[in-house]
Amino acid sequence: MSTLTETAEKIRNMEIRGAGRIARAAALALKEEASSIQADSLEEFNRKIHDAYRMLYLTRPTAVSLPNALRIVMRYRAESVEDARKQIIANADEFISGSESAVKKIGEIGARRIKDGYTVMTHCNSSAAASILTTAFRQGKHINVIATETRPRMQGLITVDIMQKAGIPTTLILDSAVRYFMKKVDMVVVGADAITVNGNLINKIGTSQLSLAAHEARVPFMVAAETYKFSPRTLLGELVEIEERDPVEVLSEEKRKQWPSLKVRNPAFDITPHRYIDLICTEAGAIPPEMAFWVITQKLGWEIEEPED
Ligand code: RI2
Repeated sequence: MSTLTETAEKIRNMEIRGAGRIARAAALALKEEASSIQADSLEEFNRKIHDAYRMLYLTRPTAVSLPNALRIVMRYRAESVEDARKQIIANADEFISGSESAVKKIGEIGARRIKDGYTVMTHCNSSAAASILTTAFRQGKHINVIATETRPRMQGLITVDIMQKAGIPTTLILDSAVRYFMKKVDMVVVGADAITVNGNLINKIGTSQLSLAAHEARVPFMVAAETYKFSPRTLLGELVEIEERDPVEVLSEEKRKQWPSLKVRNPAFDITPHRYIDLICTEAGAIPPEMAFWVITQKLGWEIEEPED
């Protein structure tokens, strides 16, 4: 299996997961593909690299970091195959290192909002959110983290592992226990798979429930998101597609055979309205959700035209 098909498969089956990691892995796969493509003409090269782009693009539909990363890497104007190769490799390297430093920068910016003694609730596993928590802790703030399990794939355990390795006091709770514990929480911090032009957040299923509970309890709700998590296509009026994964993640085949008419639904993400979000920490600064339009047009440099798939 080539690195390209292997990466595409790993993104599809979530061996590679987390919106930022998916984006970096896809950029790397495109770079490796560009380095190894055999082509007699620029046209042939363009066709082959576009096929690779399509394969990666179609792996998972929701996290906008994936198409954003791919389009950034594909921004080349070349006169020859070698020139095209070089530009794609440079674009991918720049994206990957920019993405890594963005996660670090978000950690520094977000940590300023975390006070000594805070209890912070988080959901699923987000590198950007984890960066805020570990940075605050390294600064000497005595924080406690409450991590949700995040059914069905239990990514909360990845968060628990990161927190425990960092030495941060951590409590694991059921997803359904969010409201029960919210009164002990000082801030909620979550990651993002996509942010729409009107500032709504698309993140792991259950995030919107957290936001409701936080809103009711007057607990600030902060999102950690690199600027490439903002969705340019929403500027064109499109909605973000919510991935619905295999029901087997929720209930085993065996159990489902017992109740043949039972319907099992497994949406992987939900939408948190912007009015429940206090702040979005990006590498370009901590902004209100209402500034999503600025990020898309100014920071991502997106022009209002139909981007090609
Ligand atoms: P970072 C994940 O999706 C979670 O929803 C998480 O909040 C988001 O990506 C962002 O993660 P999934 O790939 O980029 O587990 O901050 O479905 O790591």
